[in-house]
Amino acid sequence: MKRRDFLLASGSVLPALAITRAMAESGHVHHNQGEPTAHERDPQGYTPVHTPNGWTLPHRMVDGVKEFHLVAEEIEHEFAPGSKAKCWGYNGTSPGPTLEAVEGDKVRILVTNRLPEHTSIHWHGLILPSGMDGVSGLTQPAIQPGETFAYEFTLQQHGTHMYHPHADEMVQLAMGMMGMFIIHPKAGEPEPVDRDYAILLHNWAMHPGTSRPDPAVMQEFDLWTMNSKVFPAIDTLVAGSGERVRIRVGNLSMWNHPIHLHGVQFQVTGGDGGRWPREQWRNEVTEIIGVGQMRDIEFVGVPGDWAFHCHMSHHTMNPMGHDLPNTLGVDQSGIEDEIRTLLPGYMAMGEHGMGEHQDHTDSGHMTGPPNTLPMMMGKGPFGNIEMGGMFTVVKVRDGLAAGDFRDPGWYQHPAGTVAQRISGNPDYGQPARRGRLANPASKDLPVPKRQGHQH
Ligand SMILES: [Cu+2]
Repeated sequence: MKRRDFLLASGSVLPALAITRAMAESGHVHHNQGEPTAHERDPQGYTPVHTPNGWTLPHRMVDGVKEFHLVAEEIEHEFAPGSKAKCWGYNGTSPGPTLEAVEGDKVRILVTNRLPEHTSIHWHGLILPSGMDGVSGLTQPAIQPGETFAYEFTLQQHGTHMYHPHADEMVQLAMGMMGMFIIHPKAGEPEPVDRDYAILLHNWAMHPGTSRPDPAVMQEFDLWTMNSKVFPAIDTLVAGSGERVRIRVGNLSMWNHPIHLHGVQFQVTGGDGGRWPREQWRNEVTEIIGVGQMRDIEFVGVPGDWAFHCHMSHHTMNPMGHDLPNTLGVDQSGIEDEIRTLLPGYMAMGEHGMGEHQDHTDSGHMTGPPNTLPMMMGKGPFGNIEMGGMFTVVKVRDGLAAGDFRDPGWYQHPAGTVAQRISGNPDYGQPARRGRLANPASKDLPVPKRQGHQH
């Protein structure tokens, strides 16, 4: 007996019964022979969302109402090993836990305030009574420290949505208060997904040596995060070859983020207004997620390790000093000695680019102020990845079990499919070239290094 039939026969899971019946009535159940789809596998009638580095808030049923309980509170948050901060979040984490429900559900969301100041929660994108919209002062009194408020409404839509405070908003968002609110369509999905990921984009001003984000900063942030983590601490997104994958991305940062995925043309299948009709889907490789927006992208997994990142290059390389002087091409050997009389251990860098930063960090020469991350941290099978912010890897593998989200390790490339060195001579070949070389003498090139940093 298939699991779905068992659930139907036992009648023990009434919501599943209702949803499955709705699916049947709308003609979406067409896999009765053979393997059930992932969509049918789940007793709730949908593929649960997986929040990398995050979690989904359990609910309880109270008189037919799905009841969730969020607690706004100060938390200790780690962006990546080496950088911890006192942030504000929900139920112990930033982002807060993902809320997940089905179109048509009656929900009650209790919100307890354990912050040192008042708060409220706005249900971003939801259609609801004005008084449940969560704008303190406008639609409700603010929730004072120690108080618990109840929000209650019926979900009239489906799609990717968010929640965040609408009280002292600049401070409370800058401190990390936000979460995703995912509503699955009641009638199932014409093209169900096998894996469903949810990622919230954010930015933080963590000044070197400090332990709380600075809410006053408007543009010059130094931590760019997916689900409040920076690479390489962001979980990899795992999928099986041929599986249909959805990544839901929301943006509550202060910048727009052009989110780029390698290896496939994805389809943008939904936005602030839920899942779009099939005719509106479009193929892209980069999709701008505007501030306050949500976008769903979907693709079929192709084997490999594929970068998934914001395309604003500073947003992929974290604690950049944005006011650094440009030292490209500057011989700093003299000034290094002079500065060392004032700052022992100072190392001049940047003459040949910033890539050597990682080598200095690895060798222990460049330790930042306390509680700061090096600019670029990730290690790959071929060397430094030189990323450190809104960057992670989509790892697609053959033969992964459904629901297995464990990191499968680095991709084993089939023989002959990796770019390789064919010469070490800078004057190799006769490449077409226009214009004049600034530095034609190949002997002036820095000595190539393969692994680590030699002294
Ligand atoms: Cu960005």
